[in-house]
Amino acid sequence: MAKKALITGITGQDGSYLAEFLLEKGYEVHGLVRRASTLNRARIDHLQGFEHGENPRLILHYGDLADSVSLVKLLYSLQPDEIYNLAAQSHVRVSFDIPEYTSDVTGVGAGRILEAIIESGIGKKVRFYQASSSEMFGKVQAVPQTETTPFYPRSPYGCAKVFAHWLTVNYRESYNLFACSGILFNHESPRRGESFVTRKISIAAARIKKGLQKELYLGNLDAKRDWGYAKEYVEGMWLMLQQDKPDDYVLATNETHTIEDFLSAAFGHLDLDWRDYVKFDSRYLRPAEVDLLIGDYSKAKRALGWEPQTRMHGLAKLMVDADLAALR
Ligand code: NAP
Ligand code: F7E
Repeated sequence: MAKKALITGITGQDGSYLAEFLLEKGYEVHGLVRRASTLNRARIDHLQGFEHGENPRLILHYGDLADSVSLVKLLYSLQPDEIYNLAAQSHVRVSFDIPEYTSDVTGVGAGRILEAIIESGIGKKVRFYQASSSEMFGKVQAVPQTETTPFYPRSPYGCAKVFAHWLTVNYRESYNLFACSGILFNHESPRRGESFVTRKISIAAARIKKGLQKELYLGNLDAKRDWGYAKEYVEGMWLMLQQDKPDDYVLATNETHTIEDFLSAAFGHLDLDWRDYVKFDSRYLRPAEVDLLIGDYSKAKRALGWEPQTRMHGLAKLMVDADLAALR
């Protein structure tokens, strides 16, 4: 019988790649989706779930990480083999505007699923993945960052992820759950949300090349990030749940680049000089910034055989090419 996976956050960037990956592996994929006034399924439309009635192996369920009873009922009726908790209010800047909501969904939401696992009685068989983040390292205490680097979050989002991370460890130790945290560094793609900096840049570069936009307003260009390709990172999530024992792993590229470097790569790919178009807007600054992230993925390489293939320059090119193609 096909394995059953439940993905929270299936309509997001990672959820859509993971759903694709698991369907290709023969899984029956269930996704938790929020009700919205307009359908919000652009990233998974091509997989044709129940709205189209064409893919019986992709089934969507209305729910919300803020609603615990519905989570217990869903887990009890589904009895999934694997749960990937990818749902979150995932924007760091926005988490300063809505800290309570971010704490509730991104932090306590993970606890609601963990508790639903226990309450629904599926704790002995299910394998659980928590989407932890390099934002937990924040004001970094070591370079590069590994699974044992102490956390020092710099935003309500980072704090909420630390809470969810430690709850995952705690439920593993308290209830013997097969629960893993993937500490993932920034990963991007043509499906990245349009308000994250890489996608904002790739869309702007394509539109400027086509004469559809004249300027691009950004905040801090000096921050350094370790950027990988989302499509490759979802395989790492799956590999974590296929091991004999649950554990936590960093997924990263072990390279770091500034926002300026990404601008050069994206605009340079179209023979444009970003300095001619980029303007500063203080609204994009954050009350506290994460200045430098660079991840050491050697544990994932050793234990999972996972390694990133795409680095920053290749990523910038593939994102710009996709945004250019979408304009044609
Ligand atoms: P994303 O594109 O922002 O997707 C977030 C998903 O969560 C969406 O499907 C969203 O649904 C859903 N969601 C938000 N609030 C919810 C709620 N209250 N109940 C149920 N679903 C809710 O994020 P992503 O980039 O794919 O990232 C996936 C996960 O990895 C997130 O937890 C993120 O924090 C974490 N992470 C991301 C990165 C990265 O670089 N991308 C790095 C480390 C960790 P709607 O479509 O309805 O909004
Ligand atoms: O910002 C700077 C900004 O919003 C990157 C999330 O997926 O990765 C993501 O969080 C950097 C920051 O991603 C703009 O100040 C400059 O230094 O693309 P971002 P993030 O904050 O690193 C982590 C790993 C996650 O877990 C999160 O969920 O770029 N920056 N100007 C800007 N950022 C944005 N968004 N917009 C600007 O105009």
